Formats: sequence, structure tokens, C-alpha cells
Amino acid sequence: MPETQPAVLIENEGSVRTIRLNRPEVLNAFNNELLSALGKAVREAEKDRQVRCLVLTGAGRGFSSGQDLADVAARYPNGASDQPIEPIELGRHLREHYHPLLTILRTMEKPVIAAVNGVAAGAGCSLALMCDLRIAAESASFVEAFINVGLVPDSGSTFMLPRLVGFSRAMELAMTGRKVTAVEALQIGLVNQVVPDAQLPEATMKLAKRLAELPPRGIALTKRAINASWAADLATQLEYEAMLQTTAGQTRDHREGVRAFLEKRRPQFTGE
Ligand code: T3D
Repeated sequence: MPETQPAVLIENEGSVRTIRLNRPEVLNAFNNELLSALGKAVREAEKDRQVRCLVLTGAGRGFSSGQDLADVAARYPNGASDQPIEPIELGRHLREHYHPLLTILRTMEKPVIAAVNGVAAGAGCSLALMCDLRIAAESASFVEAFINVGLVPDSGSTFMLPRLVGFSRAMELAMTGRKVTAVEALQIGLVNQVVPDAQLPEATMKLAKRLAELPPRGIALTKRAINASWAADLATQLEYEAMLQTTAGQTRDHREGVRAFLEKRRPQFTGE
């Protein structure tokens, strides 16, 4: 039965779009309704030319506690100790409900910020890691909770975690499922910034507006280049940079940036 409250709340401030996960009573655990609403909202933000920066955050005291475990338990007819009647294929659920959304976050040509307002656990932690930047409230925490329920990290965690914090820490966090505080997250490179809880909205908006003012093509091509670096050798990456730079060098925003510097004024970037 669909819930009465909207699964996501959408707010616009200038060219910054904020999508707020909205199941606060379960720390924004993902059921299919929330995943579907989030996917739709992200696709809309990707397509909307007015949107130059996307922020994901959570309602209430959590960012997201990951897959809704009550929904998982409901798949077992007689409780978790029983075998389900039909073998359950979690991979299919991931492919259908998580992967399209997560892929857009990594490939959309706009910066995506996770404003982590509280606990980010399981697939909720993965969601934060799949964003381009993370800004955390002091009370936020990160839990690779999958192992606590006998699962492997999914939704991109095994891809992003070692890249962000290195092999050893990734192994430790994934294998122990222990909670990482915001302060530790900053120390190990899991987040970009930690701010007092009350300042999270303001600090996020300041960062988002700064990103939204920068040349959109330059931002888009930068994201492409850094994404590509993960699978490239040096020669390939140098060539890719040169190709992207040819494209960036032909934009009006590039010429505007150079002119504004020489004329000692603020540049006005239009995305052309
Ligand atoms: O099916 C597939 O596609 C497979 C995909 C799997 C991906 C995954 O994400 S697997 C991992 C799933 N998530 C977890 O295992 C995390 C479970 N939650 C926790 O460990 C803790 O709740 C937290 C560490 C996140 C927060 O702890 P705390 O003490 O701050 O809060 P709490 O009291 O545990 O939770 C508050 C409420 O939210 C509580 O409900 P209540 O008692 O007030 O009615 C709790 O049951 C509910 N809640 C928290 N997490 C979930 C949840 N309800 C459903 N699903 C949850 N994941």
C-alpha cells in the first residue's frame, strides 16, 4: 500500500535542486516506492537545463539506513529463519531498482552533493559514496552495514569505498560493518567537509551555489575525465584530457573566463 507522504521532497533554490529522501520514521530506508521516486527525481534533475547542481539529503535524523529490512523480511513467508518458497534473487532487485539510479548519479553531467544529515547505512552509505562530493553534519555516521545482515556491500560500495579510502580501510569497514563517525570520515577521505549539524543546510547551499555558478561544460567534462581515470592508463588518460580540453576550449565560457580574468571582473558563465 503506498504511503501517504511523498517519498521524496523536491526543493529549488536558484539553479540548485535538492532531493530529500522522506521516510524519516525508518531513517529513510529504501522501499521500492522511495527508490522509484528517487530515480524519477534524479532523471528529471539530469534533464532540466535550469538545474546546475543536485543535492541529495534525508528528512529527519537519518540520511538513509539502506534497503528496508522489513520489506526484505516480508519476502520470507515464515520469518528469516525459513527458506523462501521461491529462491530470492537479490541481484535482480539491485539491477532493477538500484543500478539505473546509481549509474545516473555517476554519469550525469552535473555535480551531485550528498548532504549527509545523519546515519548513512548499507545502500544509504553507498548512495552517499556514489555522489561527487560529501558534506556531513557532525552527528552523521557511515556504516557499511551489509555484513551485519549477511550480505556483501552493494550499490557501488565495493567500487567507491576502496577508491575513496584505500584498500585496507575499505576491507576493514566492509568486513566489520563498524560505524565511522563524521570526524573519522573526514580524516580518511570519505567526506569532503564536516560542519556543525545546524550549519549543514547553509554550508551545503554555499558549496552547491558555488558549483552552480561555474561553467557547466567545464564541470561536466571534468566529471567525465575523473570518472574515466579509474579505468585508464596514463597515455590513454592524457589523450582523453587533450580531447576534452579541445571541447572545453571551444566554449564561450572558456573565452569569458579568460576575458574576465584579464579585465579583473567576475565572469558570467552561461553554459555555452
Ligand atoms: O534487497 C536488496 O536489494 C538487497 C540490498 C541490500 C542493500 C542494503 O542496504 S543491506 C543493509 C540494510 N541496512 C541495514 O542493515 C541497516 C539497519 N539499521 C541499522 O543498523 C540501524 O538502524 C542504524 C545503524 C542505521 C541506525 O541506528 P539507530 O540506533 O540510530 O536507529 P534505530 O533505532 O535502529 O532505527 C530507527 C528506526 O528505523 C527503527 O524503527 P522503530 O523501532 O523506531 O519503529 C528501525 O527499526 C528503523 N530502521 C532502521 N533501519 C532500517 C529500519 N527499518 C527498516 N529498514 C532499515 N534498514
